[in-house]
Amino acid sequence: MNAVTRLGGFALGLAAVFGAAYGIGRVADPAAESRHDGGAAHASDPTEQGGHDGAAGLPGGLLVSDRGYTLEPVAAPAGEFAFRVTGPDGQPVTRYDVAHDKRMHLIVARRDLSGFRHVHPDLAPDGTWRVDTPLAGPGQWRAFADFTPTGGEPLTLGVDVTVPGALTERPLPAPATSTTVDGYTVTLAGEPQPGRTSPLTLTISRDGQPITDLEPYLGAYGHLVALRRGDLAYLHVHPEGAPGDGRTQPGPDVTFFAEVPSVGSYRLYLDFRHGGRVHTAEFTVVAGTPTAGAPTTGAEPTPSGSAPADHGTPGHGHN
Ligand SMILES: [Cu+2]
Repeated sequence: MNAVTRLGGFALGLAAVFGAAYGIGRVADPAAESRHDGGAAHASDPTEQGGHDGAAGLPGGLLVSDRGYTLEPVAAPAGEFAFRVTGPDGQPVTRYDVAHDKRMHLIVARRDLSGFRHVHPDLAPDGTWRVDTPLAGPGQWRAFADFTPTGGEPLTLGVDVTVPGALTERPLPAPATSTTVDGYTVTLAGEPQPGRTSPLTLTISRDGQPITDLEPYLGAYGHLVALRRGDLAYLHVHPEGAPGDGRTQPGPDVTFFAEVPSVGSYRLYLDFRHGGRVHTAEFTVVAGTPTAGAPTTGAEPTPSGSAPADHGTPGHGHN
């Protein structure tokens, strides 16, 4: 199944299942672009919320170059991260549509899924985006640019960035349904199901009291990004309902409809705003087939062992 699943009622555009595991070095190769522009159906409604699928039904963020657009980090002074996006004509893109209040959403995480940040760079007239670096320490980072070039489709491009220094790999925290951040307790109800849309409800409280006055952040009461362990496939989902729509309450529950592309472990990052600050709650979840022979014990599959081989092979190879 490599067609994009349209979820009209929920206005999501997540990619469907794909059957090929991607190696890091491979997706970092801009030349890979030409092998993946098969013109697959794409949920291209620019008003649609949701993650932006890569070419050929891939989840977002796996490609550094897609549909003629290429993400290019550029040299920057210490303390700054800078990049640009070149377009089909090879020139830096300078015109972007606003989506969720911003023309560019930059998400970073280390390859071990720690260090998640979601920031909004500033655009210079020459097409260079600059931001105080969100890369908080040494390691191998993945940077995702989530944007819509004016006249083009929404895209999420990803690139590896190395920050030199001694790296201490952080083990992925065990799956849990409750976490704390900045004094808030966030609980998670629901389990992601590979290839199927399922609700995830996050409930926010503090000192035992439900939070009922969440503040809109980028046009929503919450933003949820999911990264898949092993290749950091990127899913950006948005809650059902929006502030001011007359039916969506400002907490304590924020419900998302998400579809993960495969079995495996995912790290969820919930951004919510309260007390004038944005907080990020993180969860590890395991999407699996809870049947005999496919235990989901919480033990982490190795990247090579997590290929979704039993989920069928879509009709395109990657050789
Ligand atoms: Cu953003």
